[in-house]
Amino acid sequence: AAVKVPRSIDEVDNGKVLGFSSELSEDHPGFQDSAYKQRRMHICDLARAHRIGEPIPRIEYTADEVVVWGTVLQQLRDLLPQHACKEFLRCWQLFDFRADEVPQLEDLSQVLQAHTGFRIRPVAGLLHPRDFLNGLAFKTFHSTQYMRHVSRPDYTPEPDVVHEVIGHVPMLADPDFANLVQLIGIASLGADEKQIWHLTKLYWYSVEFGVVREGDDIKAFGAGILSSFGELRHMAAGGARLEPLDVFQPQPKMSYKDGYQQQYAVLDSFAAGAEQLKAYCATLHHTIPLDVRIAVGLQ
Ligand code: H2B
Ligand code: FE
Repeated sequence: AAVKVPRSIDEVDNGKVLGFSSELSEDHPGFQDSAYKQRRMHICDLARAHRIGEPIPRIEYTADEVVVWGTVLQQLRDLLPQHACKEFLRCWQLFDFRADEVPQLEDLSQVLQAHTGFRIRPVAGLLHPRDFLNGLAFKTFHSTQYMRHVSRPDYTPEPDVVHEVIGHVPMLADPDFANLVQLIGIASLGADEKQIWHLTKLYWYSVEFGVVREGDDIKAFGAGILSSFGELRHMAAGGARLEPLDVFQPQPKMSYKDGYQQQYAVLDSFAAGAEQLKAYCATLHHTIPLDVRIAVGLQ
């Protein structure tokens, strides 16, 4: 069957959520906590009901949830100045995060729109890869809004609001990075299953676990590194192999659960990464309809 190419963000479905969302698996830290599951269900229902153009509902986070956020924020504050890339540190200042208040997606979305045109759309959990990637083409970042479980502030098996807000949001305020991310999204429009899988891995090895050269140093820009105390220390200690990112090559298998990453992809700059992605887009044989090309600003 022909792949449907969305013509605007309204045609990207935010409802196909994989795993977790309602039923947590046995090894999830919140598996035995029925109050936690109910809380998540409530926040997930809000995400499902959200419509493009409406403000994102504000969540009144509980005292436990605020403690989790504050704990992670305090821990990371000690490591980020030394190990995050300069773009992250510059954009971080736009947000003024406080340990006693979980940021609201609506406020973050406003800041992003002013700086790069990216917007946030709430989603109930791990979104289907095609829809997630298609959203990026329309400068839309699908973000979860629920909090990881209070028993494990340092760990989440899935995206949660801490990961999105610390790992992804500041980077999306940088124009070169935002452009790179949008290009991954554009490559996904009309892509076949094999290409979607390739792009999922490219996303993983850049947006989630990418590092960038700054002189003789290696700094983190991947959200999976920036939002994890353990992963940041792992990177700083040289715990993973560094391989230059080559978007044309098959990428290694992704590992989600077995500890820290064994490999990070290295970029020389976000602009250089974007050039590679443009070249990759040009090799894709699917055709993106003219009105969609115009809508996403593709020449
Ligand atoms: N969904 C959500 N909510 N957040 C993500 O970071 C995410 C996703 N990443 N769906 C996607 C899949 C990624 O793993 C690739 C593009 O499939
Ligand atoms: Fe992520």
